[in-house]
Amino acid sequence: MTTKKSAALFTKAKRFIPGGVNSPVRAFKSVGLTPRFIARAKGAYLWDVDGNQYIDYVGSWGPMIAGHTHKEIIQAIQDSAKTGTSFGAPTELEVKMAEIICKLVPSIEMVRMVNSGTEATMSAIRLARAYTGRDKIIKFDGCYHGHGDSFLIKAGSGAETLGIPDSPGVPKALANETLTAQINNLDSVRTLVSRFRSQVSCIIIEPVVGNMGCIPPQPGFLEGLRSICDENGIVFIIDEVMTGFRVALGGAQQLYKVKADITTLGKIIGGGLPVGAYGGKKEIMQIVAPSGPVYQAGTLSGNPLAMAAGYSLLSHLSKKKTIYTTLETMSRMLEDGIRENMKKLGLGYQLNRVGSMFTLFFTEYPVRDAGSARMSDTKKFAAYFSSMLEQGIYLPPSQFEAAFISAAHGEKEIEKTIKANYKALRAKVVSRK
Ligand code: HOZ
Repeated sequence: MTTKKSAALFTKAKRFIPGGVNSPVRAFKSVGLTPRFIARAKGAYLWDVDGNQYIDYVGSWGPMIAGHTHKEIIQAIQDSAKTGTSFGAPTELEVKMAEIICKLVPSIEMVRMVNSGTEATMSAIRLARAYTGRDKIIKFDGCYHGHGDSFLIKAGSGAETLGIPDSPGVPKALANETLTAQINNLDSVRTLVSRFRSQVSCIIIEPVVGNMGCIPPQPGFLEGLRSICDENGIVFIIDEVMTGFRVALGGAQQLYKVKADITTLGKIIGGGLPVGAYGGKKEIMQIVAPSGPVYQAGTLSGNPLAMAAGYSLLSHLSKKKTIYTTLETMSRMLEDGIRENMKKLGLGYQLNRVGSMFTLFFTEYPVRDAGSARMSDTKKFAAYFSSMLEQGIYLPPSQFEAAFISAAHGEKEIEKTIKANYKALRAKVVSRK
């Protein structure tokens, strides 16, 4: 596989862009390789600038649930572009978008569109702080909620990949307002809540962690958080930037039968265009400006192109509900194949999966929280990643990111991936105990 053009572009990119990329994990730093510069995509496939073809398991980190360059979505974007790309004024599409989100996620009674998941989570905690009159927030070790100052503490994802526990530049005073609990450990939350009684405004969580690799919630954990919030007047924020419309049409809240006070959304609701949203109980959302005093604004919020793409994708998902059973069938086939490979090779690595999100962790111990995820052998992961890439399988370039399957992945793609997985796992460096 030649990668000359990608390598040349990376060298040039590093002159003008910090680290040569616009988002750290893309740099392939933790896997010690040169990132592939992508030229185009279709369905389950990506092609790089050197003409190499890959089966894509990144899917733009989630939004490509229907596959790349989906006909209906592209048409919606093209039609919308002809009528104008930004007005800085309200449009009918924003109303339709808000309506469909409220319909599909019942805990959302009102919603505000923003431009990214980071904006959504930053706005959501400001709102929770204003609503409760309290300053502290509780997040979980390994959960990533975008790069807002309050969240860059034990933040998983890129920070974990690069081994940066907390980012410089976050004011100490603000960092002190962020308390960190352990995922799947209600006692760690109770301890913080009782210690900082009446100071905690919200608990924010990725209901299925995607940014530490895929870590599902243990039975009763999300329900337990809901009860702690109810008992202590704490706002429960469920960050569904990755899980929303992904693990079920109604997101993780539908799958685990739990309701948020505020939900944050991103990625998928833009159908591949930059977007985010936060929404929840009317009583809380009504204090957002201009109906209330909590300020938050944006010229490109509710951008017509992003609304057109997102509305088209959400309509497609709600019309074609079988998409989730197809995703489950394909994801299970992949899971079974990888487990079978590990059995044949006598390997006991951990495969975590929730619907079409999954991670193969290079550790023999169950991965239930950030601590156990960190037990993974990242060198083995890097060797595995490299072998898969060479065989045309494009996985997230980090042990601490979830992989995604799209509705465009069929038996042919899954079978090829299982074969490549066997070859990669059999390689000396990956299989060595
Ligand atoms: N860490 C981000 C997803 N969890 C990566 C985003 C990107 O590089 O595009």
